[in-house]
Amino acid sequence: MTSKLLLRFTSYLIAGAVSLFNFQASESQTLPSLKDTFKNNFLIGAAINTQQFQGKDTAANRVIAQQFNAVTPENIMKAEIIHPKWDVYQFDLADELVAYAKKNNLKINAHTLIWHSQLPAFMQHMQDPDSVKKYFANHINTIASRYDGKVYSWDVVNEALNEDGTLRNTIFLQKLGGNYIVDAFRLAQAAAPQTKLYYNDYNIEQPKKRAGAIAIIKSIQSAGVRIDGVGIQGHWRADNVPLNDIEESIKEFSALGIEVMFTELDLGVLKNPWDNNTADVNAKAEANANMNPYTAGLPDSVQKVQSKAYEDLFRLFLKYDKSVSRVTFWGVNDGQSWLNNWPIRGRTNYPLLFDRHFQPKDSFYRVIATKGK
Ligand code: 9MR
Repeated sequence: MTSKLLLRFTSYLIAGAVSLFNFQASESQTLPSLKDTFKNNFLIGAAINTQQFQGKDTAANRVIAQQFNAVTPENIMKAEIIHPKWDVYQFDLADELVAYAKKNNLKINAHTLIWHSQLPAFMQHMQDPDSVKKYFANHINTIASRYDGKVYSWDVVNEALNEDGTLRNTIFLQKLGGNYIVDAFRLAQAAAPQTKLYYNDYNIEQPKKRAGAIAIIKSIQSAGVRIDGVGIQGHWRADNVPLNDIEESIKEFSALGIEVMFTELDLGVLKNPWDNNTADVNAKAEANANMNPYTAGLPDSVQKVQSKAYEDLFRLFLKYDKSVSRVTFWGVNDGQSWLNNWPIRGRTNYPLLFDRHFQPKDSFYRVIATKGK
């Protein structure tokens, strides 16, 4: 090849690369954003992980800045991480989260003060009720006061209910008695007067569990203690979203004079082991392959089911946008979702609006389009 030809070939390559870059840049500029699309309706959030708020996941960071105006820390404000020993608190990560949110104009929903899961080892088997009481008060006072004015809201109590609407038998119920939820809100109200206070749980759109949540909210209100909202988590299956129960719940919860939020939304597309109950051990191998059928990609037919489910949900959220104040997805993209590892480890699930390469899925466009209809 002569040097002239080589030069021409090289400039060809450079021009190609530049136009590819421009194409990608203009594509991302024209991509609509969830936060702007719904700015007059509700906040749009995502659960984020440490890599993300440390700015180390550049693709995710671009999507977060472009699409969301609220974040929830997926794990780092849970008790076992932020309060690992009786008198040891680790605030570094939460402080980094606060700085990241400030820089990117994101409201933080802090998650979570009182939860039976992911408790620090030192208190999991605490026998003495007085010690549990002290732990409980110290934990809420210390953390809620430190972040008052820095986070927008707290999930004060998380997942305190059984499916039948009775109180879950946690260490808090056992050692502190049934009034512990009211006490948690009372302590949080004193420690964090500028922070909104929420009760958060899954399946509380279901009638029995919903009745339990309503009883909790009323008991807080009738004690004269502040509760600002309720979070319906929203871990549903794409082919089985309980729209009627969700609509009823929005009506009943908002009638209590509090905000309603969808706080951990994802619509998984994989079956769960309990869907096909079989006691036949020989069915196991086959069942395992059946349980993870989309490793090579999501078939169009399944994508369509999910797009429709997301569209129906957002239409409902818009219908009640006076009552619904935030919709948060539990993760930024499909690859980072907890549903790839639960209830079976190592599966390939597709529950969110962005795919593994951070590209918007059909579900994303269908959600955006609900505003036009
Ligand atoms: O997504 C979280 C996952 O990374 C953790 O391993 C798990 C531990 O319990 O918690 C997940 O988040 C949960 C949230 O804190 C509360 N509601 C259910 C969420 C999914 O399990």
